[in-house]
Amino acid sequence: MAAKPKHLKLFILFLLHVTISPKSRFTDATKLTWDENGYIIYCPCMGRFGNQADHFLGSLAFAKMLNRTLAVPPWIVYRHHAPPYTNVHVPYSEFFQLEPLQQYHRVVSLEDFMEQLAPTHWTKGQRAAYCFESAAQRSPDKKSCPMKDGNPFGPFWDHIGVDFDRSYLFGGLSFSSYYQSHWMKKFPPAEHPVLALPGAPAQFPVMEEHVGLQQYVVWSESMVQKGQDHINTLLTRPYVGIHLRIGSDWQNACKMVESGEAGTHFMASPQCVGYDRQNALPLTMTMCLPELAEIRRALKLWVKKTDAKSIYIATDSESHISEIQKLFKGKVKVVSLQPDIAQIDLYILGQADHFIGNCVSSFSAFVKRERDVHGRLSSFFGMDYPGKKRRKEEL
Ligand SMILES: Nc1nc2c(ncn2[C@@H]2O[C@H](COP(=O)(O)OP(=O)(O)OP(=O)(O)O)[C@@H](O)[C@H]2O)c(=O)[nH]1
Ligand SMILES: *[C@@H]1O[C@H](CO)[C@@H](O)[C@H](O)[C@H]1NC(C)=O
Repeated sequence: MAAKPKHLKLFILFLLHVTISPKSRFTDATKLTWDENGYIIYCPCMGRFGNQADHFLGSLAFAKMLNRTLAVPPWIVYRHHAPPYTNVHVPYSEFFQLEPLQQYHRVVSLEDFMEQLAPTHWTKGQRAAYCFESAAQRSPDKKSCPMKDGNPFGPFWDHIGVDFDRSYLFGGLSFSSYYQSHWMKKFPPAEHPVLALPGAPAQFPVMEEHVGLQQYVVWSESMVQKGQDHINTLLTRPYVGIHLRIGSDWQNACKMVESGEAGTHFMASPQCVGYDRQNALPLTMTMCLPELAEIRRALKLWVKKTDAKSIYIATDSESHISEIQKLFKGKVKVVSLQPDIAQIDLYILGQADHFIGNCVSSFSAFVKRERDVHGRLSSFFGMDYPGKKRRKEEL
């Protein structure tokens, strides 16, 4: 058996390899092969988690449309109020599993792409940036993509370890499926193997046709464990989860609803008023910024309807926990964790027996999409039956 020692040697090398390098659990480093149909890489440079998640779904669809592998970027978390006081880049797989995404389309983590593929296939000196002509207008020579200008752009590409050597500009295109053949013709993978973009090739909010891609965004085992631990120790089912988006930045944003500047389609609002502008339901101030009276009203309704034994409050600022406790006179347990990691709130809200969200918030939208995938009911402040006219108007 001459082959045996060789196998043994390979096995030992493999063991060394898995113990030394902190690789993703799903892609064995040695197995990553270059995709001749090319790659898409982008910076999730707009907004915080909810915005980045909306953009992620659209980017996934765009990569599939061009039949390029998507290099899944880390999430950018802004920690400016607490250590380390800078942006933190959290690998996708820390919150979610990479594997389920493969059921929809080919993906690789951006970290693995840089570590294993870039050194031989996307080498220093040949890294091109791709951007809209309009974006290049901001650069001094008006011909370069401003890939690393400002925050979070610079820190992101520095974190990944990328400098750009030249730029390709485009115009008269969008990321929608209408332009598929335009993209293919303009940037064939043989000449343009890696499309590196300053932002997500997607719209905000997520397009209606991409909402269902949420099914491929599956929590990581460690997130499930942490989230489930909290649910088991703090809450009694059935429980109602609510998202209070009421902080000062939000109060400012909602002024645009009050003044009428915003219209019915404002940030994530298509999720509850409907995507079709012509037939969209009105967007009210109560939906954007529910007052305590509305929070009380909606909670009373849904706690009664679901016979809830506890309430979970996720909030960007105040929790109103004592007011809510008083409302139920101690008969319902009221919990607000205010976790350091916002995704813990998202997980717990996703698992609730009923969820009351904020229609305008993309943070709420993440929860709503996930619940829809699993057939769990959701409502919004100011709208108990999403997508439907008020009861009164129906009569
Ligand atoms: N832990 C926690 N954080 C929250 C909550 N609501 C908002 N945040 C924080 O505020 C951020 C809001 O930004 P997004 O996630 O993009 O969602 P959005 O509500 O559409 O807000 P904007 O992007 O500011 O328009 C979140 O990513 C969280 O970091 C909450 O209930 N719990
Ligand atoms: C898409 O890309 C994959 C991987 O490179 C390839 O095997 C497949 O044939 C491509 N499909 C089309 C329709 O070009």
